[in-house]
Amino acid sequence: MSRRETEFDHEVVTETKKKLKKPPLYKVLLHNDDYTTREFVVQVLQFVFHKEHTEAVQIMLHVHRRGIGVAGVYTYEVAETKVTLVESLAQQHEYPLKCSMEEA
Ligand code: TYC
Repeated sequence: MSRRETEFDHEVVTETKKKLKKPPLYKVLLHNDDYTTREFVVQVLQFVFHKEHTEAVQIMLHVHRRGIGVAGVYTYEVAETKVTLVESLAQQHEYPLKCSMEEA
């Protein structure tokens, strides 16, 4: 909180300004596995994370090679909704694709 006092014809005006804290951000992570197809992961990155095809392929390849990668960074509730959506889509297509979140 910052406080500023202004003297004005013997009156003292006290303004109190509340600093709005930025909400914490969360990384949504995709995990590699041996069964989910590359094409499905690319589609998830396009449909759920709104990536262009080229970037989606790059992220998918990063996860494939390194084991884990960031699909996007969001506020808590948006990240949580995306994790749930990814795991639900994976389940519907019978893929073991894992998705998690951690504070950025
Ligand atoms: N490793 C998978 C394959 O070779 C592809 C893959 C990439 C799976 C990223 C999951 O998060 C993942 N078919």
